[in-house]
Amino acid sequence: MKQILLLLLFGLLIFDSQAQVRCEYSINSNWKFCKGDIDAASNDARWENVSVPHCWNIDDVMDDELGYYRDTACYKRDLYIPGSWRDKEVFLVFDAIGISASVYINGQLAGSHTGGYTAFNIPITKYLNFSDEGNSKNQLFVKANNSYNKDIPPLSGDFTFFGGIYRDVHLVALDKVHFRMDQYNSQGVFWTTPKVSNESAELNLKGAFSNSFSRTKKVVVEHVVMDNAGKEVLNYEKKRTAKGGESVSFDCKLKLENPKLWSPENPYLYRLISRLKVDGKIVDQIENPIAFRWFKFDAENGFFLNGSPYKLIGASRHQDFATLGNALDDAVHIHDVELLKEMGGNFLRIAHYPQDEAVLEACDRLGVLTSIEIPLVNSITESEAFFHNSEIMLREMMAQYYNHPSIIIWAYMNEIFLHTPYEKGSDELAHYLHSTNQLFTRLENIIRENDPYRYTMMVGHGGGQIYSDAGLINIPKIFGWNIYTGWYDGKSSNIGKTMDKRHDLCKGVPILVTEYGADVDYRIHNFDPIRFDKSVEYAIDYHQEYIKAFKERKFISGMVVWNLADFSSETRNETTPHINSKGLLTYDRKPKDTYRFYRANFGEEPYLEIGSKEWNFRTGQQILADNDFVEQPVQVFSNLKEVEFFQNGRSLGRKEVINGIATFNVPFKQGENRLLVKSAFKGYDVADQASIKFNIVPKVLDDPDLPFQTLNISLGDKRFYTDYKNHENWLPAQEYFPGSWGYVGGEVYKMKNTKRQNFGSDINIIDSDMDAVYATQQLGIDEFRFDVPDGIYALVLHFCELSSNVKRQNLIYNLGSNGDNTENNEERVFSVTLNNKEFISNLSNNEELLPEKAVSYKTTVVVTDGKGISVKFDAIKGKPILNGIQLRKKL
Ligand code: GCB
Ligand code: CA
Repeated sequence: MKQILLLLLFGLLIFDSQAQVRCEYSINSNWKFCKGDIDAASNDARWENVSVPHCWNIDDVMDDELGYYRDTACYKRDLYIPGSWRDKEVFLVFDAIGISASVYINGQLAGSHTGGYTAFNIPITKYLNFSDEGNSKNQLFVKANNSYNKDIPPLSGDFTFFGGIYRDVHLVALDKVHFRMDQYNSQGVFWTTPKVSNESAELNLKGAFSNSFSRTKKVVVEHVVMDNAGKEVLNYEKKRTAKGGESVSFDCKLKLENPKLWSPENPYLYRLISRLKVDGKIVDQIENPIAFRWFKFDAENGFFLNGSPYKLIGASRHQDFATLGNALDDAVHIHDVELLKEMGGNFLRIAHYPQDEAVLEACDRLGVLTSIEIPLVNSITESEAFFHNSEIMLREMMAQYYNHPSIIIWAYMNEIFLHTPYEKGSDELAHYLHSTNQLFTRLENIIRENDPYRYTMMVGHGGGQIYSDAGLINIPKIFGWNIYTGWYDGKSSNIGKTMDKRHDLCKGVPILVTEYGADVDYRIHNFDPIRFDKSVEYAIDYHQEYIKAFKERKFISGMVVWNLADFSSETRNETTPHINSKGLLTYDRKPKDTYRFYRANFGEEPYLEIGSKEWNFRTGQQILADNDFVEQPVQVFSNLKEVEFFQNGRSLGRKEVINGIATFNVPFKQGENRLLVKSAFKGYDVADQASIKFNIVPKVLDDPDLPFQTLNISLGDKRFYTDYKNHENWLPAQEYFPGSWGYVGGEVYKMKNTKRQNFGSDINIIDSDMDAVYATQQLGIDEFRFDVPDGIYALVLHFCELSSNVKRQNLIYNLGSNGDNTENNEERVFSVTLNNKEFISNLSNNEELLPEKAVSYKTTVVVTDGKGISVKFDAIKGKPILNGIQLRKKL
């Protein structure tokens, strides 16, 4: 009994000494929003009710018009301030606003901020009204602006510069003695662990507090470190005197014996509670995580964690999500880290800018090592204002994220020479290179001064020579390389050679692969994949090559996939316009096979999954007219030794899983195919299943055993395309042969001004989201035939004039293309006949066939006398075209 009482008492004491001290809460509700630069008082009817996180570019980045709103918009809200706060220091904390903001209280400018990815606070006490009874109403008005500014990074990038108050806003009321709030919105306490081993850990704490009374105050600074069970393991107390209006700094060195180490496998966190006491009363308190770990990068031997070699594997992440822009709730951020962890990732590159603190909290807690960077992307401006803003962003990032143990790398540059604004060999270029060197030396020094215990990193691209010429490679402690061998150029099987070259170039500087990836449009399949086809299959081959080369090379400390999830890049086109589709997950975080591949190779939990199982309705053509099946490969992803595959209850045999994959050739039957894969782990079954409806296209269209139903064909294409919205499969085109279907004459359309693209055009097709179908085309086609039996059919022809002189912005990532689409828009006129009858006359790219627009014609065809369907194209000017064709039996 006595023990229980003691325990209770002890519990109460602990509870009490850890109690809430600060008054802090979010003010995310009840905002009003209006686009434009308007007055707070204006009664503009356009003020709409919103809550934050809020993003104003959700729709306009996805539409067919180039560009999105990059200008000013306003937010306002009432603040109800209690009278008791008269004696407090009140702050507004904005976790981020894209891209710059001014904050007004009751009509007075209270503060402003530049930069879209870090937090800032604004002391507002002196602008507030207080009443003696109850709350007083105050007006908060925020002007935000996300327009281009040559002095604010990022200047450009393969991502969307969303506008809005897109992270939380907080109201904070502090005692007049509080941890410093005016150091780049840091917490006012910073910890470092200069030396950690299994036996002991040095822990240094420093920081500062402010006394905003006018009188001198005696203040006790106290730190308590607790283990994860809440047991105190270290404490420290010191008396300090602070004059009125003064800020006083403090630091101390502590030592912990037998620390429990933090690692991705065992992310053990300690808790640091820092307090200020005046007259025995706690007046301020903040909490921080602490972890003990040590790490090292070595140019020859890679990365080491807590003394052992450790291969970093993971992904980069952007902060946006389908239909939300960048206005995400914490839970969505956290779920991303969980998804990374689940696939076996132990590393997250937070790119290309600092992200929500929830991301870092999740990484600390789940055990994911991270690098974090400021958005110096593609190019710089040679101005002191640009340098200054870069420096402030760096200082803010470090101040705000300093106490997250998951961070091991501060980074500050990505591919800065992607867009050198001057000619090769020019004096201007030499000056520019020198300026970048100066800027980065300045930033590097700031990091080393403020945090000597973490690594610093810059990230280069291409062959890398220019980074070496500019003297950048020896500035940071490690160098990251974005490598796209087998994507933007070359063959993936040469990735090992590329890695060796970067290693040679960096002579003694440790390296990691900070980016690699291939676009995947999960709607596209190609069983004979080639570079840039965007197929699921190509990407799997690509990633396999990279992982193989990585495993063979000790000096590559880590591999970071670009990207964890698809993300918004407004200027991109191709099959997923406005989206960069290199994600392992879709924009709404559904797994692609590439994610499954990583999970199979690195995931810890027993794992087995049927690849592309979301492709649950498929089509394929018979090889032989009497086959009752169509064989297609199915990849099974697993980290188990071997798997057995069943189709409709029949075993197709067992296979060994090699590098996470076992491939089965499945003879798909007409109709439902129930797939089951099975394996065993420690005596229990691990299984997955999928149900796939298969529609066999007869080789000969009047096959009585397999009556013709429907065909959707993408001309100029070798890929399978699935339209999930309309529940339709599109097949690659084939040349006509008697009894069957196909095109007669013409050639596959190829873009003229590129070395890169193999699949039609890279334009954004207007008025359709079947860009893959419309962007490919048979040019100079004479005829399309279907040897179908007599009956009534629905026929649809799809056209898109791909040759366009509509001027487009030079696409940043359209490497290998000269960007301006100079294909001249020659006049094209042709007529289409249907079974020798007039169908579409004089179809002209000056009339209906407007460049870049999807145009289709649907009609009914009556087939008699065994004549089948013949669609003929007669050239009048230029060459006839056809992009897609669909036929469906009606009767
Ligand atoms: C890069 C960039 C990244 C792009 C990526 C791509 O090298 O660093 O921002 O999104 O390539 O997909 O092209
Ligand atoms: Ca096509």
